[in-house]
Amino acid sequence: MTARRDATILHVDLDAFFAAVEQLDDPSLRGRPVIVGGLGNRGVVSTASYEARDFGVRSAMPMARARRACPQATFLRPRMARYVDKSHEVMGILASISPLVEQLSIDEAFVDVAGARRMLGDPAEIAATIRRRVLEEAGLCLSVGAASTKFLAKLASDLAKPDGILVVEPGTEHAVLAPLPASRLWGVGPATMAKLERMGLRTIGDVAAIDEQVLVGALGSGLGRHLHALARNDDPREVIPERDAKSIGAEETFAADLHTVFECERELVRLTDRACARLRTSGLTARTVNVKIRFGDFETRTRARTLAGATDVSTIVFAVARELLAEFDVGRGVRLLGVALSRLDVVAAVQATLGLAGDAHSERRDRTARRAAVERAVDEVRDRFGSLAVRPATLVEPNEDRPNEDRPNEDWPNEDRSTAG
Ligand code: TTP
Ligand code: MG
Repeated sequence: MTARRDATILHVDLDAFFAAVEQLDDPSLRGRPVIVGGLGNRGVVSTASYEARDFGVRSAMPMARARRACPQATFLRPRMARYVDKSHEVMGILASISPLVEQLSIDEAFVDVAGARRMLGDPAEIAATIRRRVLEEAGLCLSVGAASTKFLAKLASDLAKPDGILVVEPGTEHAVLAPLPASRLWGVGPATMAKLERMGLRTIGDVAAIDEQVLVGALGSGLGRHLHALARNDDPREVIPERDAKSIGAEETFAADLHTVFECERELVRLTDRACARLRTSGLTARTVNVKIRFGDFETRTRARTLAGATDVSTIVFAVARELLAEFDVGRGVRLLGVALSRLDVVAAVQATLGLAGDAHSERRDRTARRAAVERAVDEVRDRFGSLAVRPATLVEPNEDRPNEDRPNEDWPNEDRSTAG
């Protein structure tokens, strides 16, 4: 069923991350409710310490409601630069445990420890080592899930929270999964959950036990097969560190499906910006732009186009991504969008920086180089203040470096770099 038997995929997630950093830096806040987020009238909670969660305060809750629920808390604005520093510190510790670390967000990562066992012990021992070292060296608590698949490892770290370890031993996967509500399956939102309930399917065990064809009949082949596989812990995704990636990208699953071109393009700007920022941080350029779309019924399609020359400029990538998006009927409802950059090249990155790339007209090249310089400056600010701080106000439409080659339906370059969970 699954590629590996042992619980050698670890999912590591810091506990109440922003609030924990605030408690670390100000000992008078330890053991007390701390709420971090936007403090204005329309602010929302980024996160709350577990002491504040006892009062029902949660991420994404309006701050006004959090103030009513827990008036005695200390309310703080996020200090992104500090959190980014602490995140790097923790990721550095993980990298010293195993070379196979795939960071998912500012405070979570997958770590493949299959190769570290000889040196460091079984997955439970390695998980304990990670927790001890992160506490001693970075002063932060985290939870670890260990399992044979990414899906189950992530679920396990959630079940272990806060300040815990859950190792799903080989052979016990089904016993752990079966009693959990089907809504824990990645891809099940309220609408799908309602459909499952109408079929009498409440738990993951129910979904695993039903005939796949029945699920496909009710939910469509994409979603039906996907959920049936996950419910049986069939998730072949491997842990892929960024440096080995054949592509760099960003994708997002939306809480509610998008239906208009305008909404999709707005998200596409953000995703393009994120993907290009990663590209530039890695010192790379790309030649191929890939757009991935997953519709409400879970059908997933991709389109790719290759540029005349390599680039790391968001505006150029966005122009192409937008044309690729236009080839889809977004009116069907869009569950997920992704932008990925492939055909990566280090040498081209150096040439682009020096203004040597391609044989483009020199004035045009200057404009491109200037824009690249601006975007690099934005990256620096983003590094210091975190990704929430800088958003491009607009992305001007470029009229250079048009694509010269159409490569429809190329495989998505790196299926593994997906939003798990
Ligand atoms: P999470 O890992 O989801 O939450 P957490 O670390 O605060 O708490 P725990 O993992 O113990 O449940 O997110 C990591 C950080 O990302 C979080 O500290 C603040 C930020 N964040 C937001 O800014 N807005 C959000 O809606 C969420 C969920 C997180
Ligand atoms: Mg966390």
